[in-house]
Amino acid sequence: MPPPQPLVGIVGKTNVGKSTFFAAATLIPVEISNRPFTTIEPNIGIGYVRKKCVHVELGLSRCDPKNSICINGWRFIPVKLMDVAGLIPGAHKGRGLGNKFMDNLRQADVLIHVIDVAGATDLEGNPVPPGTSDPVEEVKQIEYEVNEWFYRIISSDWDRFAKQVDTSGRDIVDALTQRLSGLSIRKWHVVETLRATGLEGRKLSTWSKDDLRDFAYKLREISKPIIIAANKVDLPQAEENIKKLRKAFPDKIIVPVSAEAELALRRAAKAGLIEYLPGDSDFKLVDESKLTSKQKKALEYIREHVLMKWGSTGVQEVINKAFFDVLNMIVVYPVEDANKYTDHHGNILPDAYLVKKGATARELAYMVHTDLGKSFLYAINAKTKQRVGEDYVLQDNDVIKIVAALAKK
Ligand SMILES: Nc1nc2c(ncn2[C@@H]2O[C@H](COP(=O)(O)OP(=O)(O)OP(=O)(O)O)[C@@H](O)[C@H]2O)c(=O)[nH]1
Ligand SMILES: [Mg+2]
Repeated sequence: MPPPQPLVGIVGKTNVGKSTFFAAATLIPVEISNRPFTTIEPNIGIGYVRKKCVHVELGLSRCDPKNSICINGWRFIPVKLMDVAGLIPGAHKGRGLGNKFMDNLRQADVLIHVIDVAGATDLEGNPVPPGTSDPVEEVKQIEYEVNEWFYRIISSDWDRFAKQVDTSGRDIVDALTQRLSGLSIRKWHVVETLRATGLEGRKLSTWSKDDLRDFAYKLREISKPIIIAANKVDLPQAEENIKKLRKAFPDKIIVPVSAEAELALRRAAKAGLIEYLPGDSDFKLVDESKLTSKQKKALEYIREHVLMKWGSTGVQEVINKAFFDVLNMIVVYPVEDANKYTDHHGNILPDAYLVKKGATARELAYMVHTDLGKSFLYAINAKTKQRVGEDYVLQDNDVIKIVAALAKK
């Protein structure tokens, strides 16, 4: 049984390019238009992280990917993306579409916050001349709305819950973890949040409203970290604003993005007009005679104003950074034959798994199959052919054979 695919939530102000980003990353056609609140129902699809495939490092000429894709030595590992309706300031008080629709993102592991870095839409999502709107304000306002979404969920029926935990003498961490499991909250999220807010050891019924708010905001930050996709860098006004943003938020990860450029390139590649892989810093024309002069001009514009200027369209970089930098994940390849790097059908390096840095061989076994985890004996590091124990901490690009007492069904 494959591990559950991590979920990335795409959030932001309305009319900034969330659906364009989603369409570019998944190639699923969704409604895109230059007006607020185009998206109402969430869109769900598969995007990919991109990583050099380990078959290249191992000197193999190919691999036979099953749970992922390998193109030109690049492994593309699937992740789930969800695009939801847009927020506006005051959403937590019900303005616009409110923030209840954010509940669709309860299971998200990480959030991509798409902003209009060209300043071409006001805080309500109405088109304005580029350079007019302030993206620093947008980042603050929307993050506040996302935090208030968490606060609303956590504070609902709080007093009764707090009293009940305090009188029953239940463990506070366990009680909070269980209560918040619907938000995909794990025990370590709660432990870290209590520590960071100084609320450790305090009886829940002594928490003030401000304490509860601090807890909710910190928990959001720890359990659903945000990476910023600074969109519309194809517009000249973006450059100044990127500098301004980086100065205002030195600790945030801010990636320059042109979702529209990525969408155009992915569609052109799909139509066979160009050679281009998501994340590439350039593309190649396949057959110039097939392009209309309008298409050629658009592609030239993208090359000059996006790829050459920013290094890539940024869409792939945002997804990669979300997993590798924000969530600190690595890639490992479980195999059944440690010499040939194959599964029992002879497929070479069929699966690539995204796992948290620090995960052990035993945890990988559980991800592959519960039975393998339960009856784990030892593992073999296929690169070194060495035996490792259950506590072996997996390294990036490890190829691992798991040996268990019970043969996998
Ligand atoms: N210049 C430029 N425009 C873009 C870019 N990405 C999206 N847009 C435009 O921004 C407008 C809004 O795009 P959507 O993807 O519908 O935005 P959204 O955030 O999903 O909007 P709602 O669903 O209404 O909240 C459209 O006119 C897009 O063509 C980009 O990278 N550059
Ligand atoms: Mg949309």
